[in-house]
Amino acid sequence: MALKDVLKEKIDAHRPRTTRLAKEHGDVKLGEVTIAQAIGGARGVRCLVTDISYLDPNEGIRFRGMTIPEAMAALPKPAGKDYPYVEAHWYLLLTGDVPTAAQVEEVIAAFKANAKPPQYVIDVLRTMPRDTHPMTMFSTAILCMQRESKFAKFYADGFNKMTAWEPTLDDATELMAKLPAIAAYIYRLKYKDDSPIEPNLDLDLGGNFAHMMGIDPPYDDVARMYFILHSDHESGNASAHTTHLVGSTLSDAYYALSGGMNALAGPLHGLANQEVLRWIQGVYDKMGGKVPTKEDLHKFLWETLKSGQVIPGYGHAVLRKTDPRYASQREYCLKHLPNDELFQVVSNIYEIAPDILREHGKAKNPWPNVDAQSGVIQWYYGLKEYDFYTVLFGVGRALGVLSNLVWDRALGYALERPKSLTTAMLEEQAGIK
Ligand code: AMX
Repeated sequence: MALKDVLKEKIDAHRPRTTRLAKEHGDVKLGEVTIAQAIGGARGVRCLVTDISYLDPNEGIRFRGMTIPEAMAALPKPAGKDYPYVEAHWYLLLTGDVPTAAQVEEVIAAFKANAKPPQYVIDVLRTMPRDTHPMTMFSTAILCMQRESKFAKFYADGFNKMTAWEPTLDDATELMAKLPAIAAYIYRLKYKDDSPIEPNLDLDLGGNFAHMMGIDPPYDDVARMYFILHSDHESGNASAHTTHLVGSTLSDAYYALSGGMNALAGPLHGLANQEVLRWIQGVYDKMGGKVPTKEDLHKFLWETLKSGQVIPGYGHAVLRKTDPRYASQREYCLKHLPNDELFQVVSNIYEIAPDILREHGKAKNPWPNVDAQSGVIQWYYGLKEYDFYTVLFGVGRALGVLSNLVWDRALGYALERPKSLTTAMLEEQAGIK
């Protein structure tokens, strides 16, 4: 059965569950909201719904119920490769099913048919000043393709709530197909003197991305691993939530994803992976180029904290243990680059940072998140332009937020509109005279 038909069946089966919950059990309380939560970024407020992934504070992310190792083991892989097809993961996120080989082929074909970005995207990127941040270029490229939106045409031609997910799926597929080429072009434009590499459509998404970046295998497996690991982290993180919020106005996937990428570009979110490398380079500079010892790192970590900065790559809003996405990348490093100098530095930080953060006493989670490790692998394969790292995160994150957007439209999730209060109202509620 074709992906769209599988999805239709799943959506038809799911809709009555959502309708019943809202209509018959709408009064059931999911929790209370405190003043601390209203001021503190709605941390922990239970008011979003997604079935695509769930983040357990102690266990980490599950994609459609599967842990990272389970998903990596279950999803089909290209012949001779260690990591699954990104296309297979897309299928899993959308449908909840591990695809068969034929089902993966269907996604591969759909991505290939839509892989080439329109020439005007290349032209727009070329006219931007070369020192523009690659995330600005990435978000601009996505936004300027909005004229392609099938959903926007569908809305203009007469909106139908029951079928709105179909043009959303078309938009999501077309976007997902083009993002690797757009990202690779931004890289070649900015750092390789505008020397694009033509796609090789005999390759899968991960393989073709590595090829367009101009980096040899096993970087193709790194791309597959990286995109899958970064794909989804339930709904409340800033990039996922922004995409969902923008989409809730019935603006299309192009507007919504561009918004989500702008959220990802913040240093407390996706930009942290560039910050980790920048911070480590700062240690090297301070040491006059010498590899820092554990003692040097100890000193530098405390200096960072005492100057009021955060340790990039550590802490998390929900997680309360080492991020399994960190662990997964560490495992890759132990296999492929155990003696790499930068990996050793990052490992040394891992040995001392949690104790220092505990002693510092602020961060609720002293353990590393996904970003503490990801730059090391990119650096090792020659991708040293670390301000590009968030774009890689963005290609991966698009898998999750676009899958969510399809389901948002399928289940008719409403326009988001939480209520705000004034400070005086909070004071009154708190009994402050
Ligand atoms: N270093 C130093 N202080 C930290 C810290 C860290 N790594 N993580 C948290 N803290 C501090 C916070 O700044 C906050 O201080 P404040 O009370 O003075 O404002 C206090 O600890 C409590 O914060 P928290 O509840 O533990 O975290 P949070 O939910 O507010 O924020 C996060 C989560 C990730 C933004 C934060 O841990 C952080 O800034 N980490 C460093 C940046 C980073 O790695 N971001 C990437 C996150 C993953 C991703 O999205 N890519």
